[in-house]
Amino acid sequence: MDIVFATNNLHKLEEIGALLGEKFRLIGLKDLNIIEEIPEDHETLEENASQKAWYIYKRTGHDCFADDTGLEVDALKGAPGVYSARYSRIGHPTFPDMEPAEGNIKKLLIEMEGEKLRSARFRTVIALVLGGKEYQFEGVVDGWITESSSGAKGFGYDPVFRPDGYKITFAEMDLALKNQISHRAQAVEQLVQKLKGM
Ligand code: ITT
Repeated sequence: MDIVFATNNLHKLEEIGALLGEKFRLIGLKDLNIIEEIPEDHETLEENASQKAWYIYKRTGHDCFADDTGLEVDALKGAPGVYSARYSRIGHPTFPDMEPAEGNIKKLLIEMEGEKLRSARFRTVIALVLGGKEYQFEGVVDGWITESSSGAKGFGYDPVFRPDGYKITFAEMDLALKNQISHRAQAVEQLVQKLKGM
């Protein structure tokens, strides 16, 4: 079965490609010659995931899904949350010369300086548009914001997120291990069940 993944993020494409297995052929936006940024301008992960999936469905007519993910930090009252991608670009301090992920991590570590309560979670919402109907799936992984970056694998906030039950960050894990436990893997498992049932 062919399914389109409405994302501009190649790391997500790799993670979900590894999770879906051989029954599904994952089609990326590049394969469809879609190069523009997909709009995501709402205030919840649910609305953004939905907006991205419908945008590509209407643009291409293909069944498709989208993933919106946020890092929710308790000491920051749930921030950066839905604003995770552009965290270092809102308010102060900002780091215009850095790669977005590097700037985001730097800002997070500054905001968390001296903070003892470092609990956080990654939350992924996947919106699937199938035959003109929408379905949503959620995955959550609880963890801890480390005091400094470690690891070079993964992407985004992975170097500063240590999932509960592990002594290493997501960025120190092989993709196979991250994919056993991650927020995204949990949401994808439900997506696969839905697609298999069709
Ligand atoms: P698309 O919207 O095109 O899918 P994006 O990178 O904009 O790609 P999100 O809005 O969902 O995706 O990402 C929110 C932020 O969270 C962004 O900075 C990501 O790098 C980060 N992020 C998402 N999933 C992550 C993961 O599994 N590990 C670490 N950081 C992640």
